Amino acid sequence: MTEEKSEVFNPKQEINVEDLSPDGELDIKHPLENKWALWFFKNDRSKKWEDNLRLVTKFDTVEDFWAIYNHIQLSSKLQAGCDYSIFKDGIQPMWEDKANKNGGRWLFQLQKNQRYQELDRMWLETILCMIGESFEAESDFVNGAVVQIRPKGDKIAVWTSDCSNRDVILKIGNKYKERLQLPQRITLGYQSHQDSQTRTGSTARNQYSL
Ligand code: MGP
Repeated sequence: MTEEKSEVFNPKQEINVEDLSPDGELDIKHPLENKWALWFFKNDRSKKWEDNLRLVTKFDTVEDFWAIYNHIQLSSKLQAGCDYSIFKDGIQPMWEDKANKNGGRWLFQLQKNQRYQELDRMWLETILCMIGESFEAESDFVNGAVVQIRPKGDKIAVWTSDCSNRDVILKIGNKYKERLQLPQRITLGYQSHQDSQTRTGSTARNQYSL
């Protein structure tokens, strides 16, 4: 592998024609900095919350990510009560995981009528920020992200590992807000998972707001 190929690949970068074989297949796959797992949650109230969570697949190259992304339903097409989560391999998308236990999330909620205009773009941008390591030095504190389809307004959140590190949290939040191009009327709020567990999620206190 050349030095250039081992650099973190920008998933939006155009494909280099030199990487194509004569029949147009990509000869090499571009490695991501981390391996990621895609999870799916479907709300079945007769089961415990964690029993509704399913590991779908894992990926660690740009090409495998796009193959999966293009194969699965868009978030906007999922039923109410469903979630997609993408987390670093080895971290389960739940408060109880040791990597999440002391963490929190940058969360925003879309208005009901934004499902078809904004949700898919914002969820894709969220994924690309993570797998493209756009949070730079703070990327190590990013555990994963969740999109939640809800009748009261869909939600997207980036989960981070340490809710006490103000500097890191704010750097991640500011970068995230800039990349999303969030409309002014939508607040990006940071809540500790501890707080989300003790109050109902929607009323959890924002430790920081942007
Ligand atoms: P939710 O699915 O995150 O949000 O949490 P929803 O459905 O919009 O509801 P609201 O409370 O935010 O208005 C719903 C419920 O799912 C929580 O109250 C918990 O009972 C359960 N739940 C959610 N999460 C993320 C977890 C988790 O990580 N672990 C466990 N054990 N339960 C969870």
